[in-house]
Amino acid sequence: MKPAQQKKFDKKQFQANVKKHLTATYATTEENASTRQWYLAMGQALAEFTTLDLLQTETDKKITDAKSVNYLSLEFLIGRLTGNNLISMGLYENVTDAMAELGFNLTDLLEEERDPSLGNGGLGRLAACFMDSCAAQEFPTVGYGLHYEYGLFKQSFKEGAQQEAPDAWRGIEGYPWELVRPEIAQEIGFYGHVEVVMENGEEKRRWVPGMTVKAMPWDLPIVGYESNTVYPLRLWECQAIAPFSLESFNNGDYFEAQHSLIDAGNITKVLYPNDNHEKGKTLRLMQQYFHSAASIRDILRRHEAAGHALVDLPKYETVQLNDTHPTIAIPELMRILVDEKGFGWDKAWSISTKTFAYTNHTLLPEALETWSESLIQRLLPRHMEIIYRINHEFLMEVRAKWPGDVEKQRKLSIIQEGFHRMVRMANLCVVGSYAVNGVAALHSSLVKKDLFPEFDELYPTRLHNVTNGVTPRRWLKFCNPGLSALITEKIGDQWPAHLEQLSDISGFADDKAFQKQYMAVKKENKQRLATWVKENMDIELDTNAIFDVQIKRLHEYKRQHLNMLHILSLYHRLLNEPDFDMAPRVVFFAAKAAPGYHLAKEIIYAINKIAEKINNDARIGNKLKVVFMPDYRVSLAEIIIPASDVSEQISTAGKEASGTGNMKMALNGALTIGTMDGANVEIREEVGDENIYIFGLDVDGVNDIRARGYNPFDYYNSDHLLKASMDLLLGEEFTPGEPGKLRATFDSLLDGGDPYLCLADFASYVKAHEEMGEQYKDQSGWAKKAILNTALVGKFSSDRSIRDYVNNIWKLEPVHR
Ligand code: 26W
Repeated sequence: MKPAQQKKFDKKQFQANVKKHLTATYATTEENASTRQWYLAMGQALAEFTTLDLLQTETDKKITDAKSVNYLSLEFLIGRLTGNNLISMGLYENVTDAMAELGFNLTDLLEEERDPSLGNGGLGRLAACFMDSCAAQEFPTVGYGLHYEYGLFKQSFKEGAQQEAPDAWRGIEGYPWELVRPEIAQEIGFYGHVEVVMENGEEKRRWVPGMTVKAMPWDLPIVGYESNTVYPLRLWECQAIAPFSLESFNNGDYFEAQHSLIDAGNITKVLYPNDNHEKGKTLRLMQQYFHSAASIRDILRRHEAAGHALVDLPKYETVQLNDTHPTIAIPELMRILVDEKGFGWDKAWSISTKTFAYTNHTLLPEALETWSESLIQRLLPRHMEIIYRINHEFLMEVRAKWPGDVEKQRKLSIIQEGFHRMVRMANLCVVGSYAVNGVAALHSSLVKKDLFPEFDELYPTRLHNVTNGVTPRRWLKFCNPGLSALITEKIGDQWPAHLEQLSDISGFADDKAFQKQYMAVKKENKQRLATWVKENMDIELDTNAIFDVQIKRLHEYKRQHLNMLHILSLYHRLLNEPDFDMAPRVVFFAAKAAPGYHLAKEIIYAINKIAEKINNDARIGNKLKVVFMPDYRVSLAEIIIPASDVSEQISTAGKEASGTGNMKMALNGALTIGTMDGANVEIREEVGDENIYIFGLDVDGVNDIRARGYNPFDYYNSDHLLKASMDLLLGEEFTPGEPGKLRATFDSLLDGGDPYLCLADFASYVKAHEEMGEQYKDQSGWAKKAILNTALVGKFSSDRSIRDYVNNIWKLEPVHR
């Protein structure tokens, strides 16, 4: 076990440094500086520690001579860095003390940091947890992403409806943790044409771009927990080089040249806010290529600077593709190897396919990326040729395996035939990678069985499972200091780096004194959340009530509207069943809807309207409250998760690849109400059936019911409680004077066919809630279950996920500094 390391910390010098930045960097004085300026100056003073470690790690021969993983992702939802970095550096207490002497409460200062929301949801947050775990375990890593000027939109509600505003996360002063690295900027081309040149009697193809932009890297330090290791998260910003390409202008390619004027500055302006829904926009493909090309070039630059030969690329570098968003990196590497570095096709292909690995995060058909052949042809003409060649060679393999089977060729082809020919990015990834993985056991089995069965036959060792995980540093130690202290008191302080040690806590699950302490911490966390809600939303909450939480992107498949139906059923019963006895509840939601996802926005509106009425209805006393917290983001999750009693994980079976919020809440002692979907299946395996509430159809049940012909009206007409609950949406109960305003959800559930089977699962969901509610009345029994959840989910540390990648896919060694 490595010794706990701590930075050398000279308090006086640190305080002087903070003051120096106040004047030298932020042009203010101690007397005039705002709290925000103090936070910024403190951030700068802290970043000085990590910058040095970052630069030293980068040039450390032990690292450049070892194999590294390059994590390519269009999204990194890192959340605030200051608090977390302080924990990793082991300086939290020192800095608390140093800032207190200057007259500041550290917690208040940390609140001044805006979240860098450079991701949409699960996939982006996973990338951030993975960076943390790679650094903590010292597996050489570079994260590659985009430096969006605007992150995910800020959400507010206007009379219940979602409003979006731009998120200028860096503020006017810039972000104290980022470091611009102009010396390693890259140039990236677009458009143009392919030329044929003769070289040593051989025909060579060369891409001549019609427009070129600059990729400027910004590094964020990823600080290894209690180590001196700091890896870069390198985010590329697009800058225009010239207003347009002189070459294409002089060639008379006037319109091509104009593209640059419109697009160059725009490429990294804003994160696309779609989650699990692909729209095929040109600018999005430009982002993807810009990201892939800059990252691949930087990887090759590092590889060559270390003195390694290109043929040895797979020995020193592996490239993990976070979903298909960076797929274009595959033809880009091939283009460089073949066109620029002079490799023959076969050799280049052998290098490339030993370098790339691909993670699939979703099975939803509308989220599987396809790009129009004509768009790629126009934007990246040489890459389209390379894709044809890859497909040609691949289809020969298919024909060899299944001679005469034209249907197989059609199904597996990288090019989808039809009026508009499309490039299937997932197929390109599977063909071009040495490993493909799903993100939870169930999901990976569906990837094998339903998504890529033929690929599994063709390449029987290629498909893997790596179950997701979350970093215990941010999601327990940092966000839940009360519980962390309690755990440390019982089992020592090594658990944040060895989460499996939490199982030792199960020995205390029956210990009445420990149960009391554990529940007291939960109560404090609930009070902290209740205070936030009072201050920001002016809703009064009872911390004795069950805090029932659903926090995630708004999507039909995640079924926030099933939760809403349950709320309506409780409201109906409170009003109509005189002796309906339920444990008081507060149902929390937090979720952003993609701005163009109409029904998702209707669901938010409906929940807000229902909340307004219920929260002010004196007839039900304080038995039920509904709180939709605006602007869900990492820093809000850090307040909600430690306060959760119940974790809602209620997706239609087979639709949620894994989920990671489910892991965070279980770790913080919430009991899951969930379907047999994603990682819920494995959470149940770990915590045991008696410590989780599983309901609803499983994957087989879903398939059966669809095969039989699902009709939501059958349920609506036969279940009185369901009908009464749904009918509340029809009149003006929640929208006085405006009847029918909540019809959209009602209609989608009946005339719309209820595509995600809410009605089929309703009765079983209600029953699970009743059981859970009964259990809550027995506080000691509840405490035992909550403690066992914390104790038994050590498997879901992202440290374990990363070790799985390292051992089964990447094959790297840690490098200790
Ligand atoms: C192109 C549009 C688009 C954008 C984002 C398509 C797909 C995505 C992501 C893959 C969606 C996503 O975040 N998926 C989530 O990934 C998490 C991490 O593996 C899983 O825990 C979630 O179950 C999965 O929904």
